[in-house]
Amino acid sequence: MNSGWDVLLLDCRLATLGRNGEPHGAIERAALAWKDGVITYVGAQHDLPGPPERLAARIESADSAWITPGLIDCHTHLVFGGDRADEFDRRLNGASYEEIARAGGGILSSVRATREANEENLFAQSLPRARALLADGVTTIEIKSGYGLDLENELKMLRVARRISRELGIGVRTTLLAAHALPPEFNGRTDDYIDHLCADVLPAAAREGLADAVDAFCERIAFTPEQTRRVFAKAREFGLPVKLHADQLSDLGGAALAAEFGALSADHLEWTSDAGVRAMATAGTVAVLLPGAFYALRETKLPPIDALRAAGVPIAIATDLNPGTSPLLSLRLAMNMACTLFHMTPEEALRGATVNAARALGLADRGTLEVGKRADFVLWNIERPADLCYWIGGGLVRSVFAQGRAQDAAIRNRS
Ligand code: DI6
Ligand code: FE
Repeated sequence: MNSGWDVLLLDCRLATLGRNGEPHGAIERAALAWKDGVITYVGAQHDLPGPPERLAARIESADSAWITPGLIDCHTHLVFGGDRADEFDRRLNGASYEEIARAGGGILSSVRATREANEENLFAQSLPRARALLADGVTTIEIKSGYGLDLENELKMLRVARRISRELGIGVRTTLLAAHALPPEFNGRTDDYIDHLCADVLPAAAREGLADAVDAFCERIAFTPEQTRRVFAKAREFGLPVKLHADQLSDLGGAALAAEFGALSADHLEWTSDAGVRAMATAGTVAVLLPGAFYALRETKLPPIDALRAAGVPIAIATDLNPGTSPLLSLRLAMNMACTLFHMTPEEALRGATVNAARALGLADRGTLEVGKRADFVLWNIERPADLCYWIGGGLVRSVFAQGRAQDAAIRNRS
C-alpha cells in the first residue's frame, strides 16, 4: 500500500524559489514527489510522512542533482517564417534596426515569409526553436503572433503556437500581437489598421480561444500610445489581459500606459522613466527585461534596474526569441546576460526566469517547487544554482519534467 504519489524522488537538492529564508529557497537532502502532474511533497527527506515505499508507486534517486522549477520563457516570438541573417549582415555593416525597419525590412520581411508559409510549414520551421528552449530547461513558453498582421495569418500563427504545446507536452501561453507593425496593405492608414484589428482580428482570436493575452508594440516605428490604448480597451472588453512592448527605443510613456491598464507585464523598458517605474509598482505590473535584444542591438541604455528594485517591481527575464533583434535559443544564456549586462544577481536572474516569469504570464500554478504546483522541474548537472548563470552555453540539463513526465524523448527527437 502507498499513500498514492506517482513518483517520489529522493536525494535531491532543491532550489524551490519559494521564500523559506534560504538563498534560492534551497532545501538540501530533500525529496520531491508528485501525482497526476502536480507536486505532492517538497521538503527535507527526513520529514517524509512515512517510509518511502509506503508513499509512492515508484521511488527514484536524483543522485544529489540540483533541481529547479522548469524555466519559463515569458516573452518570445518563436513562430515565424524564414530568418533575417541578411539583416544581421546589414547591421554589422552599420545600418540601424530603425533604418532597416523604415526601409520595409525588419519585421515586415518576417511578415512576408510568415504569410508565405502554410500552417504545416510554419509549424515545421518553428518547432525546432521550441525544442531548443526545452532542451535548455524551459517548460513553459509564451509565444506571440505579430508576423501575420491580418486575420488569417495571425490566427495561423496562434494555432501553430497551440500545436507546439500539444506536440511537446509543455505549457504555451499565446499572445495576440497584431499591433506589432503596420502591414503594407494599410500603408499610410495606421488608424484604419487599428480599426480592423479591434473590429475583426482581436474578436476572432478571442472567440476561438486562441489568445491568452494581447500585446502591442508602442514605439515611434510602430504604434502610438493612443492607438495602443484602443487595442487595450478592446482586449478589456473581451476579458483578455494585456502586456506591452514598452520604451524599448524611446520613452513614449509605455510603462505607465501598461500600468494604467493593469498589464501583466511591461517589456524591454530601456527608456522607462521614474514615473513609469512608480506606476508599474502601484499596478503590480511585472518588468520583463530582454537582454538578448539589448545585446544584439548593441544597446547601451540600460533599463532602470535599480529603480525597479527599489520600487519592488518584480523583474522577469526572457529571451525575446525573434528573427530580428534576438535570435536567442537559450533562456539560460539570457540569464547570463542579465547578470553580465544588467548587473542582476544569479538569484535574481533565476527568479526572473521562474517565479517572476510565471507572474508575468498571470500563472499561479507554476514557477516554484511547492505542493500544489505543476510538476514542471529540471535536474541539472551543476554544483550550485548560480552555475546556471555562470556557464555561458553548454548543455547543463540532466532531465526535464513537464507535468511529471520526463521530456527527454521530446528533446532528443530534433526535427
Ligand atoms: N520588439 C522586439 O524586440 C521584437 N518585436 C518588438 O516589438 C523584434 C521583432 C523583429 O524585429 O522581428
Ligand atoms: Fe519582443
